[in-house]
Amino acid sequence: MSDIATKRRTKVRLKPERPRLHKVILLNDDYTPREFVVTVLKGEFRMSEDQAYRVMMTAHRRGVCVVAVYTRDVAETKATRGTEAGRRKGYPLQFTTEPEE
Ligand code: TYC
Repeated sequence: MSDIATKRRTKVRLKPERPRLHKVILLNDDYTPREFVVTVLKGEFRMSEDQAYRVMMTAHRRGVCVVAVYTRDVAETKATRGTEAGRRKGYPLQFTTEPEE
């Protein structure tokens, strides 16, 4: 093997793998008020009123909506916090996570 080929291969192997990203998914339900969903999206996911409203309406119409993608720990923490915010008010609001392909 030539020097050039060796060097090139070494460089490729040293590249760190990117951490797999995880989606946070908002699930629709029949009870949580729309405005409350928007408030949680704004507070936990730093969305504008307009972005939060669109995401909420997509979940409302289609059943689910991908909110954002993060590393696994951040995605799980945000999903838990969003779900807890609903539970504190007695709403069945739910966020889940799923690894990206
Ligand atoms: N479907 C709810 C209602 O009509 C509103 C809602 C939207 C709830 C999105 C959850 O993820 C959700 N009050």
